[in-house]
Parts: sequence; C-alpha cells; structure tokens
Amino acid sequence: MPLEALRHELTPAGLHYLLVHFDIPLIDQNTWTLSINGLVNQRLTIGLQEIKRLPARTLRVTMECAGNGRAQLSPRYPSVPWLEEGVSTADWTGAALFDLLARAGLQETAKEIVFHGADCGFDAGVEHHFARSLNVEQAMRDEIIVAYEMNGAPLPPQHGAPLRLVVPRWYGMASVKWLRAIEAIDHPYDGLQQARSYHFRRSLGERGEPCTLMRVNSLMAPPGIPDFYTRKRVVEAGAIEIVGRAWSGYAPIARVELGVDGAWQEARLDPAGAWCWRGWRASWRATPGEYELVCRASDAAGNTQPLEPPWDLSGFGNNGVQRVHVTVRA
Ligand SMILES: Nc1nc2c(c(=O)[nH]1)N[C@H]1C(S)=C(S)[C@@H](COP(=O)(O)O)O[C@H]1N2
Ligand SMILES: [Mo]
Repeated sequence: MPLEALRHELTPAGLHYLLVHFDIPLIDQNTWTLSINGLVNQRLTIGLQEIKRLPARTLRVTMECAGNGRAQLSPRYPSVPWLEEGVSTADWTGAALFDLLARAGLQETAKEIVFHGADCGFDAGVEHHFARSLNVEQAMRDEIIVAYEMNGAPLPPQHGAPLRLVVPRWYGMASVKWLRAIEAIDHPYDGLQQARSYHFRRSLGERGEPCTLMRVNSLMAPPGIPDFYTRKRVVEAGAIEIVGRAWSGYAPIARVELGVDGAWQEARLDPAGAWCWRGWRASWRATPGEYELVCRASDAAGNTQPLEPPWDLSGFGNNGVQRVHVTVRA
C-alpha cells in the first residue's frame, strides 16, 4: 500500500497491499463449493449462494503482513522485501465462521480447525497448498468471517475470490484466501505454513514461537512531496499537520507520540474502531532545516513500539518505529 493511502481510513481496494505465495487460482464461482469436513457431526458442501443466504455482517479490519518491515533488517531474509507498506484496511462482508461451524456441528474431539486454500506450489522443497489452522477456541470467536465482499464490491481474484477467511487482530497469514475446505482435526496441524513458516526465530534451526496477533505498530502519511530516488520528503515551512494510523492485535491503541529530532509530543487520537487502525494527528511548526520524524504507538496492554527493529531471522513482526527524513524549506 503506498503510504499516502494512510490518509484514508478505508483503503481503496486497488491500493490494499497484496501477498500471494503461489499463483492466483482461476476459480469458477458457479461450480466452486466450500467443504466442511473432518470431526463434524454433519459434513457439508456449500455453494456461494447458500453462504450468501446466511446472516451477513460487515467488519472494518486492518490486516498486516507478518513480514511487514522485513527489508529494514540486515541480513534480510529472502522473502517479500516490505519496507512499511504491507498493511491496509478493508470492509469485509460475509458470513460468521461461527454460523458455518455451528451448522456442521463440531465433535468433542475437535481441537483445531484447518482452513485450506486452493492455491498450491513449492516452498522449502515441499509441495503443498496454502493452509493454516486456528484452535477451536480461537476459531469460535464471533468476529471471524468468511468474506465474499470487499469494500462493498465482490471479492476480487487477488484478494481470495470467491471466499476468504478474515481473522481480525491476527497477522495476515491467518486470513486464508481462495478458501475451499474447512476441516476439524484432533491434533496440532502440521502443514508447512503452520508448523514451519510464520515462526519468530532468532537463528536457523530454532523451533521458534508462532506468529499470531499483530504487534503494536504505527505509520504516518509522509508529509510534503517525495524525492524520487531517496524517498526523502520536502515540505514548506509553517504549521503542518502530521497524520497517521496506529494498530495492535493485542489491545486498543492508547497513545501515539510524534518525535521530531528526538523531542516527543502527544498525538491526538481519532475515535477507535473495534478491529481497525486508529487515526492520529499532531501539529508541527516546521522551520527551515533537516529533520527526522518518528511516530510511536502504545496499546492499552502496555505494549510500545521499539525504537530499533526487533531482530528476527525471517523478518517477522518488525514493529520498530518508522523514520521519515524531511527537509523544510523557507
Ligand atoms: N490461500 C492463500 N491465502 C493467503 C495467502 C496465500 O498466499 N494464499 N497469503 C496470506 C498472507 S501471508 C497475507 S499477509 C494475506 C494477504 O491478504 P491480501 O493479499 O488480501 O492483502 O493473505 C494470506 N492468505
Ligand atoms: Mo503475509
């Protein structure tokens, strides 16, 4: 997502970031069905029209890629080189996952729910389709939806048409696109995207801790105009309003500070949404010179962004503060 799109609370669909591990599958919506199977009382095969007849809900959800910020780490892990732009917000409309699971009826032995995507390929030499699981308690939370609309329009192919999971608060990998099956199992899911990828690891060979909820993070819309090559900014002297957004999967945003060359000031917070980023703004009286602007968010659980990127082998969970170089001219 181009950072100037931070000016929108709702990211226009074409500016929403994209992450696609394999190829975008070509799916015929008329013959596509969703299968609900495994440890359920009644196995179901449901078409899109039937899913659309279930009670619909729309949630405004901020999604961030777990690898966002990876390119700021050195050595950089060879995956998508996000600087800061792997985050966006959309209105997702669909049925509650809870309703679908209730229709199928989970058996008592069910421990995890696996969400299978239709896309496949190789990773680390292993052929597999993209799939992720949630434990039953996580999966039964009522904010999780199987979505067929994005920003009030049919889900586009690149965002998972005809149906995708949307798991608010979690890093993006949990929101499985091109959903084709939901499976209840009685053991920890061992698929590659669950058991091997998406773990915080300091070094190779470590087992690591799974990536789950989005860490507290914030960004500002870069002020002024950019320099093409360096992306440094040029602004006119005077009163400037710096605006941005902050989010955390752990707790509501409680505070955002704007730092100008190391001097911190409190930003004003916009009203908060339940599952989406919170807007903030701060005034800056800019006088000619060179500056570094920094923003730092804290959530109500007491988490604050670190000033330096936290080290991770795969570049996951980098919520280190954004630094924007600004030249103020007279
Ligand atoms: N089936 C499938 N689902 C997927 C992916 C994928 O490659 N295949 N990528 C995941 C990752 S890593 C992220 S960050 C989000 C991105 O969703 P978006 O492309 O709609 O922004 O989708 C997730 N769901
Ligand atoms: Mo991601």
